[in-house]
Amino acid sequence: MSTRITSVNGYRIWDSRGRPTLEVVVRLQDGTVGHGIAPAGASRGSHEAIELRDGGSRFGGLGVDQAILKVNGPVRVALIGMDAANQADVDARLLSLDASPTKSVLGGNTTVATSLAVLHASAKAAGLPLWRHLSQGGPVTMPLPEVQIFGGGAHAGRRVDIQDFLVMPVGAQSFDEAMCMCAEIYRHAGLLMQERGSLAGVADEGGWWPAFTSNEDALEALTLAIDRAGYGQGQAVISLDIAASEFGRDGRYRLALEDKVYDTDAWLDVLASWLSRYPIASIEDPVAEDDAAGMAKFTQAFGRKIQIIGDDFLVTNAQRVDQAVAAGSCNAVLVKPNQAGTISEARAAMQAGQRAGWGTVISARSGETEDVAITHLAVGWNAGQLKVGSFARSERMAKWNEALRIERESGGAIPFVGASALPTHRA
Ligand code: 2PG
Ligand code: MG
Repeated sequence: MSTRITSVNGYRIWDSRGRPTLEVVVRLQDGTVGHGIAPAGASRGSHEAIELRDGGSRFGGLGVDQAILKVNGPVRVALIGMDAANQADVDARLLSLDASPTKSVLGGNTTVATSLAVLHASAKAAGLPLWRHLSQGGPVTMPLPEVQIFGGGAHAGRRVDIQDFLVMPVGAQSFDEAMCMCAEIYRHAGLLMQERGSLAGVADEGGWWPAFTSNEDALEALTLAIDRAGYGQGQAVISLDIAASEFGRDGRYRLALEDKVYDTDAWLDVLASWLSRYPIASIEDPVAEDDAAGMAKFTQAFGRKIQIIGDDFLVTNAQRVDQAVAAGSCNAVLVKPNQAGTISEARAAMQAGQRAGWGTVISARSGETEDVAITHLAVGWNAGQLKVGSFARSERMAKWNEALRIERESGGAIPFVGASALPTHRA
């Protein structure tokens, strides 16, 4: 068997925030080598797979020596001799080493980097681009991108409370055109900040630094940037990642920038007023991860009008997605492979969303690298949507550019999904 795994090694490399992260290198019998890298979040759901970090003072406690020991120890022993072409078996073997709900034995960084390395190796051994290896001949589309224009929350020193102010170029006819539209909006937003005398670099994911007097001020600026770019007639719409777990707890939502505290109902009224005044088509984590009632209430009120995405709320967990479908708590799922811990579990969470007719958004983390696997997941799994941060910094641009390459090399055979990726555009 040429795809038999013959070696597994862990190494320390560095992510886009200059922090250590884990790279796993898997070698196969036929000499093929696959690399997998763990990304890292900053605003994390409390139920997602944990990262195994060294603690102590070195690298702020974020060293990955312990994770490397796991890779070079139990993981290596368990995986050598397995068939890399059988991802489900490999991931099940990883799970058998760590049955804890949050991968607290091996660490989600250990399992996701290993799972990705095996995936890359098996695609390479098959001589296929990763997206094609994943699609197995099934239908594929170029995803609708969500591009961050202003960063905020935990990605920008909490300068504003809302985390991501993004745009979705729903009027584009191709992924290429979608990128052109986002480039113009990003450029106009930068010019606008310059005009206001508040241009001060970029946040963690490349979005402009959020120098605003209120959270709503950022929404105004984004709407104006879309207008100035010439897409104000609905060709480009706004998507927000509220990441409300970062400022909401026990039914209390505190906007530090405005020094205001809301209960869940009052907070939902704030969101409703934004929906009535700005071209918002999608909201992620509108309420805190423990506020299931708030989530269901918001979805009941607005789920037919906008996409409502669960991120911290669902943590890329198929069971949680099934529960949320039953409870009507949102209508879309964010899929981050490292929240789940393995590629197979991430896919199961996405498929749970697809079965329900939900929107499915493959997402990067705020700490990223040059790895472009998630672009291939979005195309190959026919997810419909892709969120990788802003339109700056190479760990982001590498992923957008990879999508452009996939579209170009398909010679027009992979259609751009456009607005139909949104659950609100389904029958
Ligand atoms: C999110 C992500 C990406 P983080 O909340 O959706 O924006 O952030 O990786 O920090 O969790
Ligand atoms: Mg989020």
